[in-house]
Amino acid sequence: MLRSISSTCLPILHHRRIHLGHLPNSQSPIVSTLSFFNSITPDSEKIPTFRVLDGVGKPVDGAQLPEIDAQFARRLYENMQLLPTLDTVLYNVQRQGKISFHMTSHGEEATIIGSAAALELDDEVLGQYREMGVLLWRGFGIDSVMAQCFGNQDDMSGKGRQMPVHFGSPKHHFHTISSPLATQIPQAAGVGYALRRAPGRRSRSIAACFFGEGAASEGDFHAGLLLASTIPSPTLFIARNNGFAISTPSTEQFYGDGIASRGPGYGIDTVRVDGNDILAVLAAVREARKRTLEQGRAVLVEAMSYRVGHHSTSDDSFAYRQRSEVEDRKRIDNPIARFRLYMESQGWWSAADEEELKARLKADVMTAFKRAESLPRCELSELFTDVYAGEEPWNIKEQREELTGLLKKYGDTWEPWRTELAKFKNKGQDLTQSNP
Ligand SMILES: Cc1ncc(C[n+]2csc(CCOP(=O)(O)OP(=O)(O)O)c2C)c(N)n1
Ligand SMILES: [Mg+2]
Repeated sequence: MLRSISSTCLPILHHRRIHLGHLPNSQSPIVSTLSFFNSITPDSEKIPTFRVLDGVGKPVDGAQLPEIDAQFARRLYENMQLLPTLDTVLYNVQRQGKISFHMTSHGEEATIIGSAAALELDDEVLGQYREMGVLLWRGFGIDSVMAQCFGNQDDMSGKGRQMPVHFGSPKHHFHTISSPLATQIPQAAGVGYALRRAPGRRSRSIAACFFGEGAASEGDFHAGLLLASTIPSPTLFIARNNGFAISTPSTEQFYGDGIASRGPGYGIDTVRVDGNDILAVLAAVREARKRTLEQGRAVLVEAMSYRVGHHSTSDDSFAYRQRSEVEDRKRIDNPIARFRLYMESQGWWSAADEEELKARLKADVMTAFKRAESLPRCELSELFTDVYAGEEPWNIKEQREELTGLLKKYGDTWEPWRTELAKFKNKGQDLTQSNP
């Protein structure tokens, strides 16, 4: 210890402060000036936001655009456009009472598709619920989206047993969405650690965790970041800061400098990016992914956007924000339009391409919707399968027997049950005709 003091005790002029060495268990320089701080930038400014395209798709001065070709750009654009096409149909279908729930991605298309495109297809994704675009980018398919939302027999995510938009697909390395906020954050740190320990995946795959800025108010956010910080793992945290947690605006959610300011508190490399600029998101997440792998440590990306849609079909956002505010944001900064203008400036896109794409996507989505609507649900007995791995436990047996007994007694006679049973493959007979 003496040695370390003698080597550093010479006064060093640093930021107009005299450097008096370090405490034995700290790298913090000792100073004689009392000074509080409330910023992590050297100039006490807010953390900057990385952007490469301006609002009309023009590269900003000095911007380093990520390398993409026309084919890749078209793929990005088609996936961005697919999101609102699907969202609009699913939203209306919910309004018609054909599905129970939906959540749109309006306004966050660049954040979601840009990040998806920066990841490898087998990186493990742990989403919140607004990340259907990641699955679409990975080839999940419109039919699978519809099957999950309708909960029909083709639903590979959960045999129709989850709420709509609670997707999951082992094949697409997409962990099943769960409603309780922020649970995916510490889980992601664990998945990142598992990847680090798996010989075939180490130094090759990362865990990518999406969450809203509202979810970052949960204790699990801090638990997850601390876990990834102290037990290092290739875990990429992507905060979608869309300005709202249902009706609570971000101005009422925290007093600090967004979510990004919290990364350095955990010793985590952090960047804030314009989430409406797909090329900035692509570049930032690509670099973030590279860092998590090279350093084997977590990285935090905060993508700034605006939730244009209502929170979900259970919400009417005009009860807490002006309709004009939303219309203004849509007009001034539309992530899809911004990228289209860039594509046009490169000669990669035309009005004819736009017309063809919109017509094709709409037709594809409508075909998938009609198919999903016509399919029955799984057999009712599937309700009790695959709940746990291994041998079926007593509680599942008990629940199956209870439901079977009730159906035998009332299934034919009580109208609401008769109608419900008719929606299942075999109309529930796999239970009602079974031996006790
Ligand atoms: C633990 C928990 N508390 C509350 C809720 C209810 N809830 C669902 S979504 C949501 C807002 C989340 O906002 P944010 O994380 O910013 O995501 P966004 O909806 O904006 O994408 C709330 C409070 C919940 N699902 N889980
Ligand atoms: Mg939010």
